[in-house]
Amino acid sequence: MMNKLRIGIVCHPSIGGSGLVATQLGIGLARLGHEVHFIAHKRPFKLLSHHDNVFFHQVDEVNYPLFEGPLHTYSLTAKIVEVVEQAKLDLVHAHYSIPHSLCAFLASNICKYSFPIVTTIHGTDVTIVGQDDAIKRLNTFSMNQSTLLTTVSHFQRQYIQQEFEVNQPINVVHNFIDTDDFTPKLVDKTLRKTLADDDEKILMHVSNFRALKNTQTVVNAFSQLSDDTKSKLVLVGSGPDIDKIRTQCRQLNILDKVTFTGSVKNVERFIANADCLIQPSYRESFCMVILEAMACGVPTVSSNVDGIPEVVDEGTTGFMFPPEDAANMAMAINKIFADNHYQHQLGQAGRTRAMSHFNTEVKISQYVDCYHQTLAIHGHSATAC
Ligand code: GMT
Repeated sequence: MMNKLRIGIVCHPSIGGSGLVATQLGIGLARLGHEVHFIAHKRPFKLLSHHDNVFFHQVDEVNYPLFEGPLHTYSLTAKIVEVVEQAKLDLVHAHYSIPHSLCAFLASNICKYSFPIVTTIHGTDVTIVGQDDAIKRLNTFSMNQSTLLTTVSHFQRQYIQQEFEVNQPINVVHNFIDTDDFTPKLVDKTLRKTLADDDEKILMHVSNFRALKNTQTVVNAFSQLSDDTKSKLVLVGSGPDIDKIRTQCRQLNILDKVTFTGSVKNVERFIANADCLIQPSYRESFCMVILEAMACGVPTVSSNVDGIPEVVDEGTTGFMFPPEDAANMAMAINKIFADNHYQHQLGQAGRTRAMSHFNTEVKISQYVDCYHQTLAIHGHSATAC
């Protein structure tokens, strides 16, 4: 009989790929009968309803006038210690190394018993934030102290091996998607009518509107679309660049063709109504939004950076170009918008690829294998619940 594990998952709860993957993983593990304890400073944005075997432990911030800000790493470490001891966790899985991996390491040294740590590197924790010299040292230390390391694409593994002095193997487990939640069945005429007229196509971009998402190229590509097909641009999400993008749309005189939805929690309802998704990011270890669009049967036009070529099947599910190549992106979108049958064919191929290559059950079982390896390395044998 399979050993049921008690697993702690530490993740960033705000809207973002790493928190989404951590939550999908935790829910999937709980469905298999494992006991899953989420530890975060608020409830992860996708952990909306009750699930059997899933527990949430809120990190209480420590505030005192003497301190400039909340002692987040202290309070997170303290909460990990408390949950590991009370729930008798077998292991802790840190999603996004900063600061989770180091906090888990500290907790493991403070706890009454040491426990193994799995760290999953998601992307910006090593490419952007992790590039600061001081943080890079902490990152390298906590990666090397983890019992087992994983990351979300082959690109990302190579990047870590080149940039960091990591002295242990890195397992690649691609991200995955629940194709029951992200499905073409979510096409909703009423919602669609709020975004475009019946004779218009919808070009959609979903992001946190940070510089690396390169949203100005989304607007440039949209403004270069041919007039042969009427279309609207729908920008889903919010973030620091949103006002700049609004200004760009005003200057290009296309503001009346652009909808800004703001932040949404049920992004799948929007994506399923798109005719094409555009993601021209400068960096992307994987790009969950592209996978979400594929699962919803929506063709994608994107940049060709980092891990994206591991997600997209060029010419079959979507098209990739250098990040600022708005002209070629516009040509690819024109081609998709001009032919309903072709659009459907690309979308169907995307859904098939999402189901076969990024299958939830397969990826969760890869993580379970990682956990058993971790326990073996740590010299533990998992205690049955
Ligand atoms: O891209 C972001 O701004 C969010 C970031 C995160 O940590 O949530 O996403 C990273 O992790 C996702 C899940 O593994 C990946 O799909 C994204 O590609 C990755 N972002 C980058 O590498 C820029």
